[in-house]
Amino acid sequence: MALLFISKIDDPGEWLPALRAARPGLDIRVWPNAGAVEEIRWAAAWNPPAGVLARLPNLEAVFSLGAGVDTMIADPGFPRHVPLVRLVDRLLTQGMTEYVLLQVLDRHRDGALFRAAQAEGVWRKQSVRPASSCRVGILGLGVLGRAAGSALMGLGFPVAGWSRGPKDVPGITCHHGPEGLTALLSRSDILVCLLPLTAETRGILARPLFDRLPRGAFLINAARGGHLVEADLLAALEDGRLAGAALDVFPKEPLAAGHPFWTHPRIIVTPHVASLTQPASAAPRIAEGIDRLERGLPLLDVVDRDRGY
Ligand code: NDP
Ligand code: OXD
Repeated sequence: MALLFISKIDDPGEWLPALRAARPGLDIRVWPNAGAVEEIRWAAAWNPPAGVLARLPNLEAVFSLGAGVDTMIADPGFPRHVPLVRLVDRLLTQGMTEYVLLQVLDRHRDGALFRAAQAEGVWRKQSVRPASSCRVGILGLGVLGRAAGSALMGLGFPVAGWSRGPKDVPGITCHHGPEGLTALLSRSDILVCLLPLTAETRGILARPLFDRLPRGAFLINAARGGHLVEADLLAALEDGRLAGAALDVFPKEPLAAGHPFWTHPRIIVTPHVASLTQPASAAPRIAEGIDRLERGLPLLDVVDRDRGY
């Protein structure tokens, strides 16, 4: 009975001690050194190469090392009968809340303007608007969207959110479904994307959506690069429909050298660091999942493969 750790970017040197602390005695193998594959019962994985999971005949569950599972969903070789558990973790949620607050506050408090003034050595004093004048819209009212929205609301920003099904989140105006999107967009001075990447949401951040925002709105995409149509963003920035954007995720990562986003004066680029999984905090969630399987209890946070998240 062993766990296979599969990731090209996560450090087993950090993860293995964290997993062993959370479940002492756990037999952990690190891909590609799986040993006897029939002994692997669980996998802890981030973007495993296509087909790797299909070669594990006794796999009982796959635990994602991150919240987004779009790559694993897209693997046609992912064994359909094996549950995929996404990561829901306190520190991952807190990290995303920090990132969203950082970008919303930077936009609201004119960070770019003051940095430019400093670069010119100019004392550019100007009035400060209250948070209540800056309406934030959040696409995705899941674990991350709700937490970020509640924190913004606590600072006095009027927050609305959009989800697939109806929601009731205290203090947040909730919209849902295709018919609820226009209402959300029309009142969003800052739009934050925290949607999973699915067939329905791919390419959603595009001209038809930008056209429904107030002129001069600001976009924050911390979800997936596949949500954004890059050419439409550049065009919307060019003609002033959007004032700026903060982007943490890109269709191709790392963002290619020479990509126009790197040097665009109104785009903030961060290298997919909005929230990073902390092994010490996340490993106990995986150990808890294994424990539930061992005790015959239902797994929590299982991905609905048909829905795509
Ligand atoms: P959840 O699954 O908890 O929430 C997803 C939300 O999106 C839900 O509210 C869901 O609606 C809504 N949604 C899904 N499809 C649609 C649709 N077609 N129309 C309207 N709403 C829709 O996800 P998390 O909050 O945990 O994570 C969101 C994403 O953030 C991840 O998938 C990942 O891609 C990204 N992420 C990025 C990180 C980074 O560092 N940049 C770090 C971590 C995550 P409903 O509630 O009705 O189901
Ligand atoms: C995640 C991510 O989905 O880091 O957890 O992008």
